[in-house]
Amino acid sequence: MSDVQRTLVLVKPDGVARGHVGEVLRRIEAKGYTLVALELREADEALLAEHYAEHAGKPFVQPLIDFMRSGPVVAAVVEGQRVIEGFRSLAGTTDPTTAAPGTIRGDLARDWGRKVIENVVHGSDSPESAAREIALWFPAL
Ligand code: D4T
Repeated sequence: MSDVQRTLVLVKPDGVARGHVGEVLRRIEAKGYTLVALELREADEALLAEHYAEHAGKPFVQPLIDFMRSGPVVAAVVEGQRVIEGFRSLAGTTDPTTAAPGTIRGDLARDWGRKVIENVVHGSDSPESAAREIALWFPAL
């Protein structure tokens, strides 16, 4: 059964600053997923508060928003069969220290001992999140 999906991928400011944009996009393309939209931008507070609405009230949310505003991010809409699950598998688990080698986070991210987890990428975690996040970052789509 066809289950072609779209997901929102972000290369976070740590990934952009450390020059990992190309490597993240390479892995997405090597897997066979398609880029539908791609933009380098600086996200503002309002967009990020919406993006992280599910974490509202948690102690790490403001430091997380501050981190996400610390430099440009690359936002992408990526398409493919079961891509939501597939990209999260490519990304690896949230904690970069224990993320499996071979994954983006396992290979490219580490714990720097800062206020928030800097883990190079974001990927939508469900079809509902993907629809919400794509509408937020790419309203024209
Ligand atoms: P994203 O949403 O960025 O793809 O990450 P995950 O889906 O893997 O993780 P998440 O939603 O639980 O967390 C979002 C974002 O917040 C940072 N974070 C998370 C943090 O700085 N401290 C924390 O304690 C947690 C749980 C890392 C990712």
